[in-house]
Amino acid sequence: MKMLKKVSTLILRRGIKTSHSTWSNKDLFFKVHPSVSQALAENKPVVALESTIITHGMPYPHNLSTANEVEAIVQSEGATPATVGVIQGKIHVGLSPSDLEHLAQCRNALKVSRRDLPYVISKGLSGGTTVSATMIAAHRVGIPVFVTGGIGGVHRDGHNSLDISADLTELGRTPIAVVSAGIKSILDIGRTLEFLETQGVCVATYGMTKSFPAFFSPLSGFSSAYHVCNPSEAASLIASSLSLGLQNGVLIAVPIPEEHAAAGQHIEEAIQAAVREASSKCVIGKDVTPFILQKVNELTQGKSLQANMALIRNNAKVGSQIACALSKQTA
Ligand code: PSU
Ligand code: MN
Repeated sequence: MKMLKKVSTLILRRGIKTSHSTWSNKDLFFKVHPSVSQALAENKPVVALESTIITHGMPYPHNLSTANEVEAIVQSEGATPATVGVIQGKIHVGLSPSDLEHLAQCRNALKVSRRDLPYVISKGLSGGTTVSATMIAAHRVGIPVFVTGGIGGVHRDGHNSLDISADLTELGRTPIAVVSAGIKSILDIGRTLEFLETQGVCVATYGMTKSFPAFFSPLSGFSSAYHVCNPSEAASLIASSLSLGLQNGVLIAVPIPEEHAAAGQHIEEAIQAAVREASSKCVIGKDVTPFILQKVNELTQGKSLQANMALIRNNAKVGSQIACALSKQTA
C-alpha cells in the first residue's frame, strides 16, 4: 500500500505521465531473487516458470513437490530457475522455498493473468501467475525462455463464447519463448493453432515430426508449422525471432514422452466427461481449467496427475537445454 501511495504521489506531483518508466517502476512492483539477478547480470541461462500450476493446477502436496523437482531439474541442466508468483502485491521472479510453500498451501491464492495484475497489486494480494502474467514478468526482467506444462487456448465453442485464453494474445504481444506440452484436448486445438497464426506466433514441435502434441498425448491430429530437432535448432529459432525485433512470442511444443502417454485414452475419456460436467454445472471463465483438471484427476484415480507431473519434468529438461543453447548462441 505504502509503495502504491509513493507511486501515485509521484505521478500526481509530476502530472500524469504515461511513460513506461513512471507507471511500471520495476523496483516497486517486482522483486527479483538474488540468484536470478546474479545469473542475469552474468549472462547465464535462466528459465522462467509459472505458478498457476502450483496454486490451481495440482493438489497439495504434489504441487509443491513438482515445483521443487522442476527447479532441481533446471539447475541440474545448468540453468537458474525463476518461478514467478505474486506475494502480497509484489511480483516475485524467483521464489524462496518458503514463498513456494506459501503459494502451494494458500487456499485463497488468486489465478493471476494479465488482466488481474493491477487488482492483485493494488490490493496487496497473493496469487499464482498464468502463462500470460509469467510472460510479462519474464520479459520485464530479461528472461527469454519460459517452461510450463500446457498453455491455455480457444475453448470448444470458443468461437461463440469468445472464451479464448489470454495466453494466446500474450504470445502475440510479448517476445518470450514458451516451452509446453501443447494444448489439452479439452480445448479446440485447430482453432487455437489458427489463432496463434493470426497472432504471428511461430509454433514448432520439438522432435522429428511436425505433429502437434495434445498435452496427455503426443499426437493431436494437428500439425505445427515447423519442427526443431534439438536444443540448438530451437535456440536458433528463438534467437532469430529476437534479432528480428519481432515483438511476439514463440511456442515450442514438446510431446509427452511415450512411456508416460500410455494412459492417454483413459484420460481422454475422463476429459470428455469433465467437459460435460463443467458445462452442466455452468462453470465458466477462469474456473473452467482448474475445474476440469481436478475432475479428470478424480476420474482417472490420479493417473492424469502422474502424467501431468511427468510431462512438466520433461519440459523443464528440454526447456533448460534450449535456454543453455540460447545463452551460448547469444553470448
Ligand atoms: N493447463 C494445465 N495446467 C494449468 C494451466 C493450464 O494443464 O495449470 C494454467 C496455466 O497457468 C495457463 C492457464 O496459463 O491455466 C490458462 O487458463 P485460462 O484457460 O483460464 O486462460
Ligand atoms: Mn478462459
